[in-house]
Amino acid sequence: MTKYMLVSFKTCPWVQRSAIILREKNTEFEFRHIEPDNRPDWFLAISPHKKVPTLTIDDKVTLFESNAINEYLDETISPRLHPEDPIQRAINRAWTDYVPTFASSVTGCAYAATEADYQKAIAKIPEAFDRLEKALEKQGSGPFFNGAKYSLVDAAYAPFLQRYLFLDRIHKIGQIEKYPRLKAWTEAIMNRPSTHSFPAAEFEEMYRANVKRRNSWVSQFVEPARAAAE
Ligand SMILES: N[C@@H](CCC(=O)N[C@@H](CS)C(=O)NCC(=O)O)C(=O)O
Repeated sequence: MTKYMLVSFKTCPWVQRSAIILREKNTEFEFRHIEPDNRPDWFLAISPHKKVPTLTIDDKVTLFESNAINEYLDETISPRLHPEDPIQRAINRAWTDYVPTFASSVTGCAYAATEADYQKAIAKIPEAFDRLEKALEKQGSGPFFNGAKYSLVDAAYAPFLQRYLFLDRIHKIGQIEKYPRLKAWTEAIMNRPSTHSFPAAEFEEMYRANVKRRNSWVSQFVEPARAAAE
């Protein structure tokens, strides 16, 4: 049996994207969490950009970059998540290529230092949401990006749609309601067990603690964790 080790920072969305694919394929893997501020030498030796995720296969070879990892997993472990049709596959890859732009539009507000910067970041969300809404209209009837069948595109967007919801609960953004297909897609993805590397409430708390620590403008709206308040 092939041995997989996925190296991670607990709240990294790019890691989450690869962990989702391993779970979708019912593949056992060692999930090794390291600290961003204390990356061990063994990790620096296997990660060319010093970033997570990395995926080590049979203690021999290490892959990096979540998209490359996911494409590899899809080529080597069934069930195939990419569509059979080459045109659909190209469309899926094109939308996966849009993830970094989408991600920075959606989570940019978490990093804004001032209210003005926060408002500027929020103003970028409708363009990203509108593009996805139109893509979903073209792709079919849901619940997933390609319709009934879950795909790599679903896994690629899941961590960022989830973070939008987290941010919306920290300080109301109120955008997703305007995009019915995107909203329904987000709900389907959140209900999919593979999305979650940790129990949902625990993970949200970890994310909120990160936002609080970041001391950005929105940090002031993160209420203390219930356990700490009691
Ligand atoms: N394009 C990369 C992005 C990975 C990435 O940015 N990971 C972050 C953690 S969420 C990281 O390792 N940052 C550390 C650094 O930039 O030094 C991928 O898709 O794998």
